[in-house]
Amino acid sequence: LAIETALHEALQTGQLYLLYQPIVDIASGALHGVEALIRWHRPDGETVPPDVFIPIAEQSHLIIDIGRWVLGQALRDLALLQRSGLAALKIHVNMAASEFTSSALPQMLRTMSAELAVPPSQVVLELTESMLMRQPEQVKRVMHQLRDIGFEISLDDFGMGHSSLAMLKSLPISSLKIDRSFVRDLPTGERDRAIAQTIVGLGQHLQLEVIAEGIESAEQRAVLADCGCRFGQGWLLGRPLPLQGLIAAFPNGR
Ligand code: G
Ligand code: G
Ligand code: MN
Ligand code: NA
Repeated sequence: LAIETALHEALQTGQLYLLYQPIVDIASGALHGVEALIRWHRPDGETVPPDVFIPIAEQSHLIIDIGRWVLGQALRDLALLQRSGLAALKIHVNMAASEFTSSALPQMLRTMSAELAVPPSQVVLELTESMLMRQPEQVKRVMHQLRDIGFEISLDDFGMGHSSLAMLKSLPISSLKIDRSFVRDLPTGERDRAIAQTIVGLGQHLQLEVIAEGIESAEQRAVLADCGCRFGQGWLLGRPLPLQGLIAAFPNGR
């Protein structure tokens, strides 16, 4: 409970902030988008990682407030990026299950994007397969509403869940993120290469963008390029950066 109180205060007093990790075209290195990653820097100097505080927030209403703050900040930053020569950039935002089952989400996002004059098509909501399991009908309804407005949806950590293929069949998804566990053992992991290649093929056939996560070496990047994987993300291609650092690192998107 102590951490919950501290987290509530963190939200009120501006201890939370977003970093942006580049998502690039693997072949050319051009910036395609960014993934917003939340950070918590406590006044005592300690940083608390999101895999610690997001699950705690998810056990209370706090996740709704945090999620709304993340979306608002990400969309304000997208508006700023558009004025900094990065007009076509997509911004990916990680969603928690309880945010996504809220029937208020589509309308809230519609209002936010209209007020900030950012096109919904540049806002990509990341979900994991496990989030789709809990209330599948409700999640599906929310997804369709979001897609009807023009927001995009990306399946995060693809390959780690339970019924990936059934989901691809019926859900309005526009991209897949190859989980970094399949990237880690490249280039030597023959099975990993086969899996990466298969996901890329699936993406091509279903007209989904494919983004490989966790690219740390030039060799991994080369194998993924060989597999026809168009987009990538990882330490090699770019660390998570504050907004101004991102703008400085990619003047005009290169
Ligand atoms: O950035 P890092 O690798 O520490 O992220 C750890 C986990 O926290 C990842 O699973 C990531 O998806 C999640 N995460 C990062 N930022 C957010 C956010 O803004 N909202 C939610 N719900 N999860 C986030
Ligand atoms: O669960 P999700 O895919 O949203 O997690 C994203 C997290 O992955 C980011 O918070 C970031 O800290 C982490 N990450 C990004 N690139 C790399 C990488 O190249 N290697 C590793 N190990 N982690 C990464
Ligand atoms: Mn993610
Ligand atoms: Na992921």
